Amino acid sequence: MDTIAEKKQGTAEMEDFMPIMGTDYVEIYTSNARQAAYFYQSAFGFHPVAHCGLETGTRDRESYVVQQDKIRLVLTSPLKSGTEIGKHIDTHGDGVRVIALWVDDAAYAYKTAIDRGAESYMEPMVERDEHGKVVRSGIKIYGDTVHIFVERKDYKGVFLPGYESWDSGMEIKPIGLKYVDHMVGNVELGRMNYWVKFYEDVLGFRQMLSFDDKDISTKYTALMSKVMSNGNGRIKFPINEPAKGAKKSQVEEYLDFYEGPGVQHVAVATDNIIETISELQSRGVQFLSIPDTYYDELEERVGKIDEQTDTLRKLGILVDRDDEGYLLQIFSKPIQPRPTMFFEIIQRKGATSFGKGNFKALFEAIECEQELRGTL
Ligand code: TYF
Ligand code: FE
Repeated sequence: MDTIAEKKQGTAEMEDFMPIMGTDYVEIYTSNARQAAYFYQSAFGFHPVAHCGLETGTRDRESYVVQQDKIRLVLTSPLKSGTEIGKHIDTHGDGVRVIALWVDDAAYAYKTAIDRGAESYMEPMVERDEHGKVVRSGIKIYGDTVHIFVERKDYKGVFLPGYESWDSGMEIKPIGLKYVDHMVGNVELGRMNYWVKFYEDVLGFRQMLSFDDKDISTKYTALMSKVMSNGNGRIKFPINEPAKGAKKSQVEEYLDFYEGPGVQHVAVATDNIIETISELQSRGVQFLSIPDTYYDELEERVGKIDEQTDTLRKLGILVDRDDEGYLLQIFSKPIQPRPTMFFEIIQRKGATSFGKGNFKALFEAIECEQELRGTL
């Protein structure tokens, strides 16, 4: 263990032993991928891209791929009982199974990760069709979540071999979503540092930031969080663990309902959060509501910004400032029956942080929801 850590530190400044270009796709296991695909097209403005299922010769599952700029989601349902997908849905409800990482060499990424202590999910596998070749491999992370390494430099198809291009016939109105800014994992009490070390040792990530229960405890909730980032800085994975507050931490609520660790939120970036949120709200997507007093104190806290306070107040958008600039962010309510995964929409105007100045208002809004659910 020590030798791995030392070796890593000795070379960390010189080379990135695990170059990752970005997030390739996020796969959600859901009991009705057809209807989920409709939701992501109609409400979130994703374009239909590809499909696999009975019509394409896949007998055990159906998947729909939707995309908006760099964000690609895969929505997957089982076509029979007893599958790994069905078991995942039975245990966790709808949730993220795969965070796929785009690499140049999936066999190298796999071997490196395994040598450095990762547990295998999928040995390197070559898939081909008339559009070329894709290599994928995978490792396990927290809970039942996995990383799949995707090498697609020799591929020209729409998504992966086995998929056909798919046009739903819907008229899509995109809402300006650009890329995945960060994806947060909730892990059990006492396990945050284990996963921090895992991302350092196995994937060459580094810790950008850390929040403890003093930064982010309200009257009831407490949690700790460390933000991990990869070599090129494009991938950011905060890891949360619950801390003891007066009542049940939102992370504990997640762990109870998801029945284990998993992805808590996917933060997606936009260049115009006011337009994006106006559209999402008009399409019925629900966000946490923020008390009016937050906006009365806003300018005093963050200083001059380009947006009108009243517009932000009407939409419920939060603002925070750091040394480098400011950011605007907003959090959806859970997007499935269990109070587990949600989306964050974020616009960065220079800021590279995560909205620490909003934690209090945000967590009080979450507690309000927990109260309604009777889970506090
Ligand atoms: O990703 C973040 O750190 C922010 C804030 O349970 C946050 O979006 C942190 C923890 C949490 C919800 C949001
Ligand atoms: Fe976030």
